[in-house]
Amino acid sequence: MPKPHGVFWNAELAAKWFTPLWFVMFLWSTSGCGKDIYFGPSCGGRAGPEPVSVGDFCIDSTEVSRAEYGIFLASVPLSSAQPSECDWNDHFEPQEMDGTASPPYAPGEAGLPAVNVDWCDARAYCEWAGKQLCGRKGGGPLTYAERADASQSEWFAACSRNGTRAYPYGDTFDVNACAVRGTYHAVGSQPTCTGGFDGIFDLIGNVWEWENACEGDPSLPAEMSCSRRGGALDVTEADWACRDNGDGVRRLRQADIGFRCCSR
Ligand SMILES: [Ca+2]
Repeated sequence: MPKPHGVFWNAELAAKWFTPLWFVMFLWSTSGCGKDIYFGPSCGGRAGPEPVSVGDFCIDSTEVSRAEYGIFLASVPLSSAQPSECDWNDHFEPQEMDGTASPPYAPGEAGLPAVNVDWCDARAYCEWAGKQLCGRKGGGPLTYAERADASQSEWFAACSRNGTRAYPYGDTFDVNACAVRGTYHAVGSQPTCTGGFDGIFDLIGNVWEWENACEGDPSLPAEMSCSRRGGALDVTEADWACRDNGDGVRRLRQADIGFRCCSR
């Protein structure tokens, strides 16, 4: 049976996601356990990873985890509340591109980054959390040309410590610092992958992160190209740096693309 337009989930599906496991993981994710984070005193937002103040804005300390995304899904968000560029997005459920629904994550995976979410899913999560998908300083979208400009891009400013570092952790590439090879890890769990400011994890590696910067034909918003930052486990570049970027169509869902949010 097709899903009713405007309401992406029914109570049965919501109940599937809002399990005691999600609740426990939500408490864990908001407790700071296992993390060494210095929280900004004035960051906005009401859910998701705890933000870090980096001067004139705040950025989530980690990628959004599967547990955190599950709390969003359990709130039964309405797809009808999206802006026009996301009119085509009729649900927020993580899915493979063939439409296969991702099953509820296994208990051991709740701390891993949320993936198989498209750009509009990420945007909607950040809005629900009282934040914004990272984009232009002061709010709104970036142009592609501004993505490596620390005076414009929130994500790049955070990663490069306001343009003063090539990598979050310094100027010399270290293949072992961040998860750019091997396997995905729980968000915020790799202490060597911090920076450009204290308490921010995995801006390089683990999973790609959607950014509020899209270009293309506005009459085909689902097919517009949108920015993703930071690389993942399968980047081929030997020295993936903060200035580098990738892209994908707005409707793209991949197992190596997640996101984090910014706030003020
Ligand atoms: Ca990342």
